[in-house]
Amino acid sequence: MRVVTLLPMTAIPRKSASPNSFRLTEKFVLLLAFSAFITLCFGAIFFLPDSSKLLSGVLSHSSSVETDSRTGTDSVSSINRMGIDERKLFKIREDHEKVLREAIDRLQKQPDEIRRDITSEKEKVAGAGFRKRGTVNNLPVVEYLRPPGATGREPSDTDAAEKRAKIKEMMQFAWENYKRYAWGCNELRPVSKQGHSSNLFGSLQGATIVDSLDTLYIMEMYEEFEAAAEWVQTHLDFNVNAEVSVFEVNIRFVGGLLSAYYLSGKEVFRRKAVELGLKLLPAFQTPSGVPWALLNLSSGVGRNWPWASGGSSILAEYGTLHLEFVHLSKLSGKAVFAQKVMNIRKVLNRLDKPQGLYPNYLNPSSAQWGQHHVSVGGLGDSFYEYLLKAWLMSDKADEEGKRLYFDALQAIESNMIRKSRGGLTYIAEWKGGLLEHKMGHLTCFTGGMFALGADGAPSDRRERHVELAAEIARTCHESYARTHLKLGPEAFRFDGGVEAIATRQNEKYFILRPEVIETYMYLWRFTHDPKYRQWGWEVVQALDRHCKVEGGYSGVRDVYADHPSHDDVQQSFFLAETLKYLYLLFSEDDHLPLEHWVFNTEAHPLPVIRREHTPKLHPQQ
Ligand code: DMJ
Repeated sequence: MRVVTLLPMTAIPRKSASPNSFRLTEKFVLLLAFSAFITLCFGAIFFLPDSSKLLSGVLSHSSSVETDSRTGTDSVSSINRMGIDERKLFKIREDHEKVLREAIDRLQKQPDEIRRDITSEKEKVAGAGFRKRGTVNNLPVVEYLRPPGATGREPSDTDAAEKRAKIKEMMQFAWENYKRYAWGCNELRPVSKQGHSSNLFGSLQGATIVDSLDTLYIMEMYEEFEAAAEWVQTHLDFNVNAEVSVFEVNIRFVGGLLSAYYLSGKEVFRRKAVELGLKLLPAFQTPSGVPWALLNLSSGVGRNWPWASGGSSILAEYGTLHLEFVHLSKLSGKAVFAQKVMNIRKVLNRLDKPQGLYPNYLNPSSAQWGQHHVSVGGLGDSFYEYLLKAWLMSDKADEEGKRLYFDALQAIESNMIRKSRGGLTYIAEWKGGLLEHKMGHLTCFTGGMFALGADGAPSDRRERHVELAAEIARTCHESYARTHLKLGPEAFRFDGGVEAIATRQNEKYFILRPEVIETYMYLWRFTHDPKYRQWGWEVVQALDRHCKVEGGYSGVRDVYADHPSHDDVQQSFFLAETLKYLYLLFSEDDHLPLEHWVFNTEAHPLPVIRREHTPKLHPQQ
């Protein structure tokens, strides 16, 4: 807080000039002292805690006596009994005090905070109107131009074409079963053939439909796409009393709707995406502006996961909003979305990073790190992915995103990347300076990320990033190859004499995750080394053999077991990501070409925003 210091009178330098000029100064000082005294006296009348009584005593003695002589007086009745003059004075005093209190509060805040308060007040007003209506009617007119490569063609290689057709059949099977047994629910239970809902979406419905829209379109399943679009139009409802994960709703619902819009040009998707984006804004009402993990869509009340260190928000959650929110600003004309995610960067920029690393936990109230745990897998992963993709999606204009990405990677390389005795490169978990030699399935997406970013790396590190991408792909492939079912465990270790193997029972499951295939897809695109298609095909076969059940595809509990035990969940990301990346692995490179599209972390393609098309948004919009 800034304090204004007043010079004491004695500090006024005395002039030892002529007696005349001395007298003049003296007169001036006396005048000043006198006026200060008068001001103080008056001020005291207005601001002393008991000033109402003092005032009434001075100005209307009789009424004061009357008031005091009654029993049980409260402030309302005493105001009612005041004369007109008193009431006016009372009102003036109240207003003064209010303004003074607000001014003091304001002075105690940083300029950034003041700005945030103003924006949040504006949003409350705008949001209240929106919450009443529940729909967005005033979207600006946007000319829809289909980005290049939205649709594909038959692969020229017949083997690839056949394999791709097989993957499309898998999608048809997964989709048909969802439609038959769980239409409108979030996910399908393929063994018990019924709907499934995790706590990520509360009572929000239709995760599989929204998550699958773009896969249906990409695979040219247009009838199914139309049915899904119809459901979105008539049933997708955000006016529900649901506590949801902001991150999951953003990557699956907002991301899914945005992609569906960019691929098809259907206005309903743009409108729904913006509606949902507005619903998510109250999550940012924290002292730092770093959003809560959980938000009640109806009340706008947010909170963090109860298990998170010291009430913290999670790096991979608040750090994985950027791509979608930038597109929301573009499509709605409202700067607020982009401002929210840019503010997260500002908060992070102000913080010291241990060894240059980003801890997984950040308290949104104090804007301080929680536990110093660092991971490029669960809790951290897509934060790094979004730094890189923010730069790529901005047509390489977002230099800050690029710098943050390569700086973060430098710290990860120095502190967390290791090579096993058997020559497998892995990324360990960092806990307060100590390494846990474990790599999660989630961490396997980094092969693709290293490959995607290599071209922009500082010239002396480019080769290393290309190498790291291939080495991580190999390690993750080993984690699959060393299991009985040829599917990868949730986490694998490099200690106690094992390499790329899960040693704990609770790390042996496979829930149809996409990260390893995602990495194969990127490496295929950049190298055309046939082993990546071959490795992808191994996964297709294992999925068909061990995960396919009568009512869809299911995860398995233990990839080392002789026979699969099914977990009875067909995750929505299986349709959104796993099958989409497999399909693209066997497609031509000009289908969703990487120079025109970036995939959000749920594999929803978003077009690069060309510099010349970057909207100039007014900060108050
Ligand atoms: C997906 O929802 C996203 O890829 C997310 O970033 C992490 N995990 C799942 C799939 O494994």
